[in-house]
Amino acid sequence: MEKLWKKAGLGAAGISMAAVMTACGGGGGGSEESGGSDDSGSSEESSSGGGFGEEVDYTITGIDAGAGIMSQSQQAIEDYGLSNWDLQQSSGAAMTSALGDAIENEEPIIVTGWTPHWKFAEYDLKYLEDPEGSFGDGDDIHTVVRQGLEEDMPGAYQFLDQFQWEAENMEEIMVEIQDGTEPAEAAATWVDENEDMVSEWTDGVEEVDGEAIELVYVAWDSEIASTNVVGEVLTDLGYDVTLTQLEAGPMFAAVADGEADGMVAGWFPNTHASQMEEYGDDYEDLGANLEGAITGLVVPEYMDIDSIEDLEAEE
Ligand code: PBE
Repeated sequence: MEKLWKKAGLGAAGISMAAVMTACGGGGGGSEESGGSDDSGSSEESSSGGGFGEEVDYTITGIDAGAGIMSQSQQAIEDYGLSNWDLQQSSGAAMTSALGDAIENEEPIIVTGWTPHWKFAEYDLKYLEDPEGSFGDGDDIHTVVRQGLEEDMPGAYQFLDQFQWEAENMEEIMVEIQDGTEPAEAAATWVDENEDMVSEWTDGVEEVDGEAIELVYVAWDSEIASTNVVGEVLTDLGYDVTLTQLEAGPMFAAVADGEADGMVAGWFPNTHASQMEEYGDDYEDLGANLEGAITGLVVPEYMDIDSIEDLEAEE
C-alpha cells in the first residue's frame, strides 16, 4: 500500500487514509475503542487469523455486482487463497448499513471500501494492507463524455473539462447527504458555499438557455455527490439537466453509445479497467476530476488485523 499513500499525497505518514479522514472530519467512532475485539480476539487467535474468518462467517460484505471493487475483491479472494470466503453482493447503501450496525455492536465486519467516502469521517476504520496488489495502486476519477459533445455543447464540454476537485471537497458533500440532506439540495448548498472553486470550473463558459443534457451515474455515495454537484453547476449555466441512475456497465455503455452526454465516475486505471478496455475507444476521456482515489478491504479500527494476508481459508 505504500505507493498508494504516496499517491494520495500522504507520504510516509505511517497512518491510514482512514485515520487522516477521521481526523479531518472529526467523526465519532472514538479511538478509545482500539483495544481489539474482546470476545474471541485473544492475540494468539488474531495472529493466526483463523478467528476472523469464523467471526465474520467467511464473508466480505460487498456492494453492487457491477462495481469494479467487486472484481478486485474476487481477485483478492483468489490471490490470498481464500477459497471458502464469500463475497456478498448487495448495494452501497446495504454495505454502509451493515457496517454501521456492526460498529454499533462492536462486532467484526469486513467491507469493500473506497475513498473518498463519508464512512471515514463517521467511523474509525482502516484499509487492510494488500501486499499482493489485488486492488491495484489507486485511481484517479475521470470525467468521460460522448463523442461529439464538444461540437454539440461547447459550454458543457468546457465546464466538464475544467471540473476538478479534491477528495475532501467531495467528502464534505457526502457527509451532508449522509446526514439526511437530499443530494440535489446538498449539492446546491455546496455550490453556493464554494463559489471560488466553482468559478474556476466555469471560467470562460458561455451560458445557455435550457439546452437538454443528460449525465449518468451509479448509486455509489461518491458518485451521487459528484454527479449532483456537476448537475447543479450545469443547471446554473442554463442547462436542462437529467441525472440518470444506472448500473456500472450500462453507465459506460450509455456514454460510449452516445445515449447519455457524460459522466464523472470513471475510476481509472484500476477499478474500471475492464470498462475502459471495453468502451474506451467509443467515448472521450477528459482526464481526472479527482486524484488519489482508493479501493480496498476496510475494517473497523477495533479489529486486530492489518492485512488481507491475515485472513485465512477454513482449515
Ligand atoms: N466504487 C465507487 C466504484 C467506483 C466508485 C469504488 C464503489 C466501483 O467499485 O466500481
